[in-house]
Amino acid sequence: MMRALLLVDIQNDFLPGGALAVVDGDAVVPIANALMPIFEHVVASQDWHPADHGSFAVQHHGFEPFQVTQLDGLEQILWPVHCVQGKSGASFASALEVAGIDHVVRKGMSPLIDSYSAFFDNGHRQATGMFEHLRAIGVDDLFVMGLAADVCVKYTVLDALAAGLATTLITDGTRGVEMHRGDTTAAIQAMQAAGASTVVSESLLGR
Ligand code: VGL
Ligand code: ZN
Repeated sequence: MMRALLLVDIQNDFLPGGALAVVDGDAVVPIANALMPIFEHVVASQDWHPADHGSFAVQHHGFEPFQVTQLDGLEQILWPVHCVQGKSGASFASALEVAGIDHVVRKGMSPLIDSYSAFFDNGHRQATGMFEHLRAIGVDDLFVMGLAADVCVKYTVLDALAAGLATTLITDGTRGVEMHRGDTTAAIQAMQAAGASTVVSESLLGR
């Protein structure tokens, strides 16, 4: 089988101090750096919103971050402004060894729809090109890690499984937003129930 490592949204705004900080989110960076050299292929996604993206609470009069509304017919959690195209919050974590990444897809560019998965927007209306890339390089065995476990990592893993890829979540390589306590555990259970395997990075590194 041909393996690839997929790094989901390891960006400044999801690290401690960022606009949509994930507790302990920076802990995934050294794990990504250690794993990259042992994979044949390393790909990454980057949340990449226009400044007026419809997932931002400030775009909705009377709403606060983490409230829920509708966006173009889909239920939408409203977020703080984050990962704005070209801003430092949207950059990959500064400690991430980006030279090890072979291919990046950006997502969340259309103002009227959010895109949690690295493969499709939330309505499965448009693909990001990541499947086409993985198919072109012959990947059938995908290892996923990054941020956030209960949002973008979860939907990335579910889409990969639905497309027939053998998919493994690297459990110590992810952390959750935890809007509600237990969201991360529930997300990992949902990924496993859909067919995901789980592994800890140490076992991949042979330690
Ligand atoms: C993400 C919320 C909004 C993520 C992206 O990368 O998990 N979460 N946009
Ligand atoms: Zn986003």
